[in-house]
Amino acid sequence: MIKEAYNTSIKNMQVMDEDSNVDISLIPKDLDDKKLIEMYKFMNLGRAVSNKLLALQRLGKVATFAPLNGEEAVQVGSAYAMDKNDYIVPIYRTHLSLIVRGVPLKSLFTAVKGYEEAYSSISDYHTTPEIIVVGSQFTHAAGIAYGLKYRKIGNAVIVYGGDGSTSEGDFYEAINFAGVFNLPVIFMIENNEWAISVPRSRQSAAETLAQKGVAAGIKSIQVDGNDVLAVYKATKDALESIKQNGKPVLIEALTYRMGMHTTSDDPTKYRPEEDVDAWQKKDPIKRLQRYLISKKIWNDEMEQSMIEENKELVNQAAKDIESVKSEPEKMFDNVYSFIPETLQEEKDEAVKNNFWQ
Ligand SMILES: Cc1ncc(C[n+]2csc(CCOP(=O)(O)OP(=O)(O)O)c2C)c(N)n1
Ligand SMILES: [Mg+2]
Repeated sequence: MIKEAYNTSIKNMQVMDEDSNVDISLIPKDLDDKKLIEMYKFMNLGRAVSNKLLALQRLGKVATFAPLNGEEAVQVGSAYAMDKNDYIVPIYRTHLSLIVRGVPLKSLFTAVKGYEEAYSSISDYHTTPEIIVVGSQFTHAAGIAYGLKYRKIGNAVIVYGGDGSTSEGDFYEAINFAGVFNLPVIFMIENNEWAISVPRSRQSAAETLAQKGVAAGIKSIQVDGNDVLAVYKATKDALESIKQNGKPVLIEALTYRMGMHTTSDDPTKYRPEEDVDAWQKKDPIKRLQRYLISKKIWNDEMEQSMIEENKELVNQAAKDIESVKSEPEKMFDNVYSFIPETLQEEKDEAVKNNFWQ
């Protein structure tokens, strides 16, 4: 006898289509006009920050940097849906999730300048530093979620990772652990089609990345990642589901990396310009802008003053970091909540011998 052992399907959610038509039945009830405008402003600030840091890098004023252009909806929609006491575990590209959480632009810019001490107060914002070791963030997030559960703190964690990161062992270990121990964590997979020069098709032969969660017993969904309303709703739904049953959720957000992987990369060497042009038409910021205008809650005047405001903010952050001096000894201070004896010895020796000169 052969019978079905398991059967599932992955749903794909879109609330606002590419022409900004909205499925009213899916709009979260709490998303009022004020919140919609705030999300729109965050998305624009994120792009302004990304463009500014790219310009600063080209001037040699900051170090290598990963632009977020095109991925504003994933980062704003999800971070905006989280409670201030929930934890955000970012990667090197999710600058905007940190901005939404309130991390000062000066800290972010200092980090991109290459000074680790930028992150010394990051835990005040219930976030971790932007991690570069691909995949490691998932296990950190599962650990934080375990801690929250162990201490009976009713908050959740959201961790970001790209399509490429879902091929790492750490990813499978983290989703497995979170599934087995029913941990309050949202795995937000920012599928932007590329992992440096490796296309999504080379990461997995599976039709969706969301289905990887199913194998770990995790509720999984795919959303249009350029639709900020869909990302917001999926994240709110995930939080509600975690509140109900304490189990993790995986969200695969379909988006596109409009720029280079980092400032050290030249994507024209490996991807066709037509693809970029096609995604340009799905721009997440334009999509929300059209919707706000159609609702008559946004106009040219507001757009102009927002652009000016953002210009001032990013220029100020660029100015702020000019005087920031590196204090390398601080790298020892933020590894643990207190410095263990052996690390203190290493620090003393490094300071005494001026290792970084
Ligand atoms: C463990 C590890 N392996 C390789 C790298 C080099 N690396 C940095 S980013 C990256 C691609 C990651 O792609 P993806 O997860 O899709 O995220 P994206 O950069 O597209 O946001 C690689 C291979 C790294 N930082 N860490
Ligand atoms: Mg990617």
